[in-house]
Amino acid sequence: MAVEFFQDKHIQYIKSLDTKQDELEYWLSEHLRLGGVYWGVSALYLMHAKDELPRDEMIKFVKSCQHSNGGFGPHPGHDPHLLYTLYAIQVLFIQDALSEIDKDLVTKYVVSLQDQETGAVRGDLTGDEIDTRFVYSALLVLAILGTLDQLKIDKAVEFIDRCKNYDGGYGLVPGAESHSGQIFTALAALSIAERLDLVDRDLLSWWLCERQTPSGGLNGRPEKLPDVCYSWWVLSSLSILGRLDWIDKSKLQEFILQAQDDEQGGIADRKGDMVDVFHTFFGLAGLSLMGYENLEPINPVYALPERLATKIKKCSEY
Ligand code: 3PZ
Ligand code: ZN
Repeated sequence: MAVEFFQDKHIQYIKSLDTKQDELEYWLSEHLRLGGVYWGVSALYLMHAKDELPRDEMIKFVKSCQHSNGGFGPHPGHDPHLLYTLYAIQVLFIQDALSEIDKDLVTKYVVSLQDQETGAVRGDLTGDEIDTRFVYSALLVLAILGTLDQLKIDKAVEFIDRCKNYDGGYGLVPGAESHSGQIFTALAALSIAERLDLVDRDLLSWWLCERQTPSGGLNGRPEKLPDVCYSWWVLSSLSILGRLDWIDKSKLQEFILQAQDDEQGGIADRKGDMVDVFHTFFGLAGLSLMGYENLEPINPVYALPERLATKIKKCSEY
């Protein structure tokens, strides 16, 4: 049974999140706000509707999240962190507004998070949380800013390679079990570093395509429930490996479409659950990777629209 795609409702849903600012149940708590802006504007971009959210206000908000050390927090007054710094840079890049910030200051902040010995990257200056996600975030921020040459890329690659498991996948840290989310960040990081030669392609592609469940949806690990956001973590990984055709696309499309809210718009983690902006974006991103209808193509490495991704300078071009 074919399910309809409610594009106009999704656009209205994302716009409605922005106008609820004065309401008590405001869509995302402050510690998620900058992430929400990135997921929201990216979702609109994929539907050719980026300008449905006010550009100037968005840029002003993003800039108000920046600290004097160059890092960004999720909301004014919250501590800076690498993940929010990535969201900020992605939003400013999407809005073609990177000239409004001091790129060298942001670069210095990101570079200061890398351990010179192990190549690992911390999430912030105060904690000692390290993982593959932060290596990807650091590489991506600097790739967008055009300052990749400031990072110890060989060391970062060494760290990612130490997170590789016997099943071909990658975990959060060396020795941790393979998980689709971490596999995506590891593969995307290796792709930015132009070191995909280190990947066990066949073994990993098998592990990834086995994430498809009888419902058509993809899960993050064996024995787990399928979830729309894994349409992104798993599909982008297969796409980076050139093996997108190893899964059943029409069944996955149906799984994502069934998770739509056909009244208020938006996409949930699975059919019947509450929608949110995170699953709306990753559902659309998955559909885009599969070439669904007239969505903007998305780049599997940068998680940005393909037409913007082509502007990013490659490692070998420095
Ligand atoms: C969700 N975060 O830690 S979170 C996130 N999850 O900030 C945002 N699939 O309770 C929204 N689960 C919804 N809007 C969920 C971002 C998580 C991922 C949770 C989730 C998604 C299943 C349980 C971690 C990139 C960035 C962050 C993550 C992953 C990838 C939550 C729980 C956690 C978080 C936020 C809300 C609703 C939205
Ligand atoms: Zn999810």
